[in-house]
Amino acid sequence: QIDIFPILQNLGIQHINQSCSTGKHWNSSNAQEGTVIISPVDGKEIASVNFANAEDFQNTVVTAEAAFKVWRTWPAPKRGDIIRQLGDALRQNKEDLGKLVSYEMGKSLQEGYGEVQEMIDICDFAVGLSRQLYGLTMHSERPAHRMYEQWHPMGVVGIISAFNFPVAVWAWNASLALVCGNVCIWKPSEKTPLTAIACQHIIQKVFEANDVPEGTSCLLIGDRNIGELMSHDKRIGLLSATGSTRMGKAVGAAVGARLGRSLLELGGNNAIIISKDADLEMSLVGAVFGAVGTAGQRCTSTRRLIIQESVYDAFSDKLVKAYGQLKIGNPLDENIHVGPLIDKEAVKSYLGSIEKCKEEGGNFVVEGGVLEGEGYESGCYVKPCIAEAKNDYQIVQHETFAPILYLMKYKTLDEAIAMQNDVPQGLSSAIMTLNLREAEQFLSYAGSDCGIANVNIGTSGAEIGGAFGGEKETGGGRESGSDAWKAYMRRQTNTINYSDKLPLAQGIKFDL
Ligand code: UN1
Repeated sequence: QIDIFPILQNLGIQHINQSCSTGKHWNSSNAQEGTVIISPVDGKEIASVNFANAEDFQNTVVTAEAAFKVWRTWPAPKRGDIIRQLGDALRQNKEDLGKLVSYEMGKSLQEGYGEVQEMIDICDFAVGLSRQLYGLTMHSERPAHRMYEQWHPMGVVGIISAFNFPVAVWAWNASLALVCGNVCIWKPSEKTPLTAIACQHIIQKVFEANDVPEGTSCLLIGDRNIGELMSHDKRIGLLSATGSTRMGKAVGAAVGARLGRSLLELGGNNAIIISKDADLEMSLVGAVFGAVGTAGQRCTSTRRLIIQESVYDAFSDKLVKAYGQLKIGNPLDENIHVGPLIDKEAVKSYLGSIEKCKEEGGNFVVEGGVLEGEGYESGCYVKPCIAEAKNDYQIVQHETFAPILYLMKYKTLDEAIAMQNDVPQGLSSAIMTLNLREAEQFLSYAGSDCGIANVNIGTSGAEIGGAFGGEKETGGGRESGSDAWKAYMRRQTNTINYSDKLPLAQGIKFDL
């Protein structure tokens, strides 16, 4: 059991009904609309929030634009120092914020802490980056000319995040966007606004202590109406959106229609190939954690296992046994493996997918179902299940955000790679093999078509140091590490002539 109220208080959440913030300033808007936040852990009401309206949105953008004019003049390493302080503040608040993530969203406490750790890690990364926003220099074809490129901030960056990583995805985007000199407007999922309000308080304290201009980090609590306003508004130069493919298509189309920039991080349909040369014990841990961790609600969750026929029976036996050991229950209890789904709507979609899979011929070797009785009062706890299925079933081609794992058999690696790639999504993928040839083929141009391809590691649990994202219906965006920062900046090519002549490029003659 958890007493959430002291935690909310520690995190500075006193004005829950307030729906938007430009920093110090909070506004509750006079909107009648709002929502009650119910914990999927115990079904109890935590709080209610209001939704920001169009006027709140307008005011927020105006304040953000004004902040940008100041924030962009701060040297990048100084901005980095502010993000260093944000990382420190997150370290101090890790326990409370991790617990609130776990209680509001339903992921295990370990994963709640892990999520806050990802935020801390990306802050550290962004601090280093603040001294490395490198551009290249080029040799000009003209005498006494110099060419180089530099990177400038975009302006106002919009961040739309999903319930499953309610705070880390904001941090991935905001920490990079801010060191790059942008200001941010964040619309968290309406299913998890409290953790977002907590983050806004944490960053605001740091900003206030450093006189960061009002409007540098803004928060709008709202539903898809706010998302639509953000998508259509040309003052939001970059819109980073994480969520369903359906949402991403709408955002991408609206932002594309105004030729704005979007960074899309959408659904996955991630598979692990289990080769006959796999270490089966290790594969088991990777597969089970990938499939049931976060109750199957990561975009990197393992949804399909493509198993070589000679180890198929042995491996599926192991899986069935392992599923028998899973402890499902209150995610705040550290002995629990699987917590609840986010809400009853998600439970419906889980049940619907199981039905569809059965209709298409799926054979369940571990049955699913909704748990009832003591400890399961919220109605959001479901049994992780496993079905033997075919890759071309409609339901297998579709991402269901729930712990449903599909098993399929293969003979040759070519066939396995073709199956792994034959889905609309392209986020994460993995092969379990001790065979170097297989591993390299999987990683080659003829291998996995995903943004993430792992060897002897499952599909989920990516580190922040790499660029995170995927291809096809996953949206093509890259966030987090490597050079993902470039998405948050505009590139400018500069040529400087320090001669006393004006030679033209390509040798063109133009004499007056
Ligand atoms: C997501 O599910 O939205 O790789 C992101 C992982 C995490 C991030 C997942 N680091 O599972």
